[in-house]
Amino acid sequence: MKHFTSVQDIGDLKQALEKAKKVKEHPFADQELGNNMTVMLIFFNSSLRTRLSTQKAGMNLGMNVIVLDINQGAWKLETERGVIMDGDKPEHILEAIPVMGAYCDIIGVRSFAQFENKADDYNELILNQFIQYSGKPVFSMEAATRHPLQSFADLITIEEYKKIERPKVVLTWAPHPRALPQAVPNSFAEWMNATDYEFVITHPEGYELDEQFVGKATVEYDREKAYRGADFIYAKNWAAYSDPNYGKILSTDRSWTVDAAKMALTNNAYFMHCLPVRRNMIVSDKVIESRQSIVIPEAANRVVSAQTVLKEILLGM
Ligand code: AN0
Ligand code: CP
Repeated sequence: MKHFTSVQDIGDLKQALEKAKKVKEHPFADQELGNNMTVMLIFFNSSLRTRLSTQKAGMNLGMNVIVLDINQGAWKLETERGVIMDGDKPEHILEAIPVMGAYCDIIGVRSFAQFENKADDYNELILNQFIQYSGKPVFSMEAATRHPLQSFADLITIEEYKKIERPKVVLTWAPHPRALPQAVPNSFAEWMNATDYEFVITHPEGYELDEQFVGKATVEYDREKAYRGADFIYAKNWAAYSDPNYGKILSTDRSWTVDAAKMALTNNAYFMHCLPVRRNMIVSDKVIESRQSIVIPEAANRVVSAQTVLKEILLGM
C-alpha cells in the first residue's frame, strides 16, 4: 500500500479483515518492522481517538511517532497559491509540506471539510497536496470527504459482533448543534457498500449524501421502517451536502435522537457511533449506556485499523 485515503486502498476486504484479526491477536508481532521509521501525525483539527490510537499503533510497530497540531504552536498556513501573504499567515503550505516530509517516513493528515468551497472540499485539496508535495506515503486521519481509519474500525467491530452473515446495518442521521462534515457518513457508506450486508441510510429530507457514497445503499425516509429489523444502528450527524445548502444545518429535530423507543423497533440492534458524541442530541443516556452500545470496543478497534494500515504501508516501502 502506498497511500491510504479510501476503501479502495485497502484492497480485498476479506483479506484486510484477516490481517486486522492477526494484528489484534498479536499486536507486538511486528515490533521490528517499524524500527528507525518515523510516522508524523499532522492535525489541522481536534482529536482524541485518532491522535491516541494512531500513536499507539505506531508504537506497537516499533516506530517513532511525532505529532503536530498545526493550530497550536506551528505557523498559521496559507493554503492558496498566488496569494500576497501580507495577512496573518506567515508560512505557505507548499513549503511546510515538503519540510514535514523531510523529517519522517510516513505522514498522517487530519484536515476536515471547511464548508467554504464545496469543490475544494470534495477535491480533497489539502490531503492531495500532502500526497503531491511530501514525497512520502500519506494516510488520512479524516480528510474532507472520508474517515477511512474510522470506517475500517467500524467494519472490524461489526464483523466481531454480527450474529448473522449479512446483518442489516442502518446509518441514521441525528441532530447536532454545529455543522459537521459528511466525512464519517460518506466513508461508512463506502465501506458498507463494499460488503454484502443489507445497508440502509435514513435521514430527513435535504440531508442526501453525495451519490458516489450512497451507491447501492437503500435510502429510507420512513425512519421506523429503516429501524425495523436492524442489527446495527450507526448514528451520525452531518450538515447538508446538496446545493444550495452545502454545509448548512437544515434540522435539529430531536425526534431523530436515537432513544430506547426507536431501538425497540430493531432486532435488538447494537448501537454504534464514532465518538465524540453529544448525549441526548445524537443518542440518549440510556441507549449509549445500554448493553447494546458498542461504542467503546468500536473506539478500541481504532488501534487495530491504524496498525493494520501502517503495517501495510511499511510493507509497501
Ligand atoms: C467530527 C466529524 O463529525 O467529522 C469528527 C468525528 C470523528 N466531529 C466533530 O467535530 C464533533
Ligand atoms: N472518531 C474519531 O475520529 O475521534 P477523534 O475525532 O477524537 O479522533
